[in-house]
Amino acid sequence: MSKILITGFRPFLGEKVNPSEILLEWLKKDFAHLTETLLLPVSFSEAPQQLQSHLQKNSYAAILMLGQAGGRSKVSLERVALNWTETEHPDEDGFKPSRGVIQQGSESALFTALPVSEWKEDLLQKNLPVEISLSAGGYVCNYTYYHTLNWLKMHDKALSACFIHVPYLKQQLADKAQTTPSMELETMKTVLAEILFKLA
Ligand code: PCA
Repeated sequence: MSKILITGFRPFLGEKVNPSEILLEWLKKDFAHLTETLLLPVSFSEAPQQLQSHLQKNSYAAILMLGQAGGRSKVSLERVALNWTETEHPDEDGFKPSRGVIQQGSESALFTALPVSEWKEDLLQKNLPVEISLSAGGYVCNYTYYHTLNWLKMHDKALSACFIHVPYLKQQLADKAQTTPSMELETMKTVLAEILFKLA
């Protein structure tokens, strides 16, 4: 049986950790039978590239892409990847792309084919803090999401990908406003485990 590929990102913009990287460590330990993990650099040039070369070599049942969305209070199931980049922040290579389309001539938006509405309903019934989001932002996560959905489409792949953004962990709040939302790692793990069971 093909595994589910789960990607995460390294810490970025001065953070000491990225909850998505911590989640990958946990998946490697507890879900190795179901998942394969891939840690990506927060790099516009490298992240989509590394993911695509992985997809060329292996086949997977689905792809879940994890990343941190500081300031959000719920786990965000990203329905859509926009063909647009707009950010004030350089990536880890020091590169800041100019505002504009990601892929000239490609669709303005690409949607996940995974059933995020069903997931949301089911997870809310279980009292888990999730939401559907219609923007994965203007930075490396949306950029990698768009490239991945576009690559899958170009290569006629039946599998789909979904980006899932998670909030800060409490340990990341020391240098931030007290009102900044955060989430327990255990809650993130529960949400992810539920989604994995649905995909398995
Ligand atoms: N979040 C960033 C990039 C890496 C990450 O975890 C984003 O939302 O674009």
